[in-house]
Amino acid sequence: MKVDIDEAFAFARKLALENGEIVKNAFHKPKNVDTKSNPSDLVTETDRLVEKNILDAIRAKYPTHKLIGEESFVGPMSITLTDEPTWVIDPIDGTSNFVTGFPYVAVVIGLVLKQEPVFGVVFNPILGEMFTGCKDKGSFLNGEKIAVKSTKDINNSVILSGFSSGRNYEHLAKVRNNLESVLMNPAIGIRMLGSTACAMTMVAAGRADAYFGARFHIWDIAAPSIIVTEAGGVVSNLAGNELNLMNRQIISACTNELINDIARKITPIEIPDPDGKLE
Ligand code: 2AM
Ligand code: CA
Ligand code: CA
Ligand code: CA
Repeated sequence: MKVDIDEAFAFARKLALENGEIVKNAFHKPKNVDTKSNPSDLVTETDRLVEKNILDAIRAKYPTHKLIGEESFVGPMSITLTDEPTWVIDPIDGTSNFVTGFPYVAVVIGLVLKQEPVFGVVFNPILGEMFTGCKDKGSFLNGEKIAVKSTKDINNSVILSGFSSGRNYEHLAKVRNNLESVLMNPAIGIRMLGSTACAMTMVAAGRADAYFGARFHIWDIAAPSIIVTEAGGVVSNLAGNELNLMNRQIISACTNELINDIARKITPIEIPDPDGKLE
């Protein structure tokens, strides 16, 4: 199936801008908050509205394409990624930020072809920052080209991390151990923004050196990973090997050396059911 990438990319940017406006308007108002898998796994009417808007628009324009959106998956539903053109959407990445008013939230739209992201759009409407990246065409912030830093070792780095809201204590113990082994290095800054997509775009734009974490889903990492790689950065799994979008884990960094340095210090987190149970 042939896809006009430039046209689809422009369409994605338009959808992100329009729906970012909805997120921005709602950000400053009282919210209707529901919980999903656990008390800190939040969803609002804005998450649902924005996802519906975006999926409806894509369905109308590209009726044969596959769609994967966070809020369309509830309970123990499997997520399947095929080789078909697949749009991967997170209507609000950083829902807990959205609810509390911390300004790191993003509308995230990516297109995946043959299991590889071809473009990604991450729009933070609160900060007015639109990050975009398209295969072989570079990455941009509000239309200006961006590039990663050249940091090679952890000791000169600002590292971002994050973890899902799932209260799985076995998982959290591993997260703690990994954070500890990164923290044990001098001259390091660690930050957690509460949005995987926002954090990865910080690496793409040269504002931070690396991001790592586990238990995410394809909608958290597909679009941001092409923005990082097109800005000259690298993405991998937690072992420092090739990223699989379905494996729920990522390191993204400005250089290969830094990926390897981080991978050496942390222990990969096995996720027993990578695409099945949503927790
Ligand atoms: P969300 O805001 O779209 O849910 C926080 O470190 C990051 O983890 C965010 O990108 C957040 O995405 C994601 N996240 C939060 N809760 C999650 C959960 N239960 N499962 C997977 N990812 C989650
Ligand atoms: Ca969520
Ligand atoms: Ca998300
Ligand atoms: Ca979300």
